[in-house]
Amino acid sequence: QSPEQARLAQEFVRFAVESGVLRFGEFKTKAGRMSPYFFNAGLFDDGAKMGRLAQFYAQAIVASGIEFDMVFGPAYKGIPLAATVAVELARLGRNVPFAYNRKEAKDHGEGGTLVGAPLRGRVLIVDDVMSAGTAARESIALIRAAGATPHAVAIALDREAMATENGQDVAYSAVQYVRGQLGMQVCAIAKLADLLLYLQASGGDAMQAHHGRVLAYRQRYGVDE
Ligand code: OMP
Repeated sequence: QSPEQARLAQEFVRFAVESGVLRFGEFKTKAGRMSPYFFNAGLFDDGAKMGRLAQFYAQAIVASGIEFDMVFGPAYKGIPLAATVAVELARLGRNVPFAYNRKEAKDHGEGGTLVGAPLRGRVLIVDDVMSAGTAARESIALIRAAGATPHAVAIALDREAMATENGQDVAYSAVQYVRGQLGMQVCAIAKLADLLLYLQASGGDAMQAHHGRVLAYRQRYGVDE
């Protein structure tokens, strides 16, 4: 992580906490675990927040040095992400095509399940959180079927937690699987480690209590970087 990436990550965590997108409490994850924090990207729900979110993605993508030819946003949450991140990338001098999918094929009009630019070249998937990697796997299959290359994934938060297989915890995270087994590059605006740093640096008893609980969660479900 470069100093620029570390700074972006801290700013992003602050933004997510202040926007109420990153919350503390008791939450059940998709894998059925109880988590002391939850990141709900659907709560970036006004123009200003969405704009800032897209800026964070675009800056993190550029800072990662990942090369790509186009952006793909998986339905549903990836759709506004792909559109707004493409706008911000263009502002940073990287104008690339973007596309997204429908969950149900349309049998009239333009037809098909893909909307936007044709899938071609090295595709960067933009998604919110990768937990078990189910959504990523679906996008990868779709991109391959269209004859393009699933090249990289950009997410907002890497929870750095063990993935599950048939309900069992495994020693690696979905992000590590996508990197190691699928050979794709992954860029996250922030990771669990950045959240822990943020909580540690924030004064106040509440933040320290959150820090303790998130740390305990990492000890139970976390993976080594
Ligand atoms: P996968 O598609 O299995 O990788 O899981 C992604 C999903 O994790 C998201 O679509 C959410 O339903 C969920 N999720 C979050 O969005 N934020 C979190 O902090 C934790 C989860 C989760 O359930 O693990």
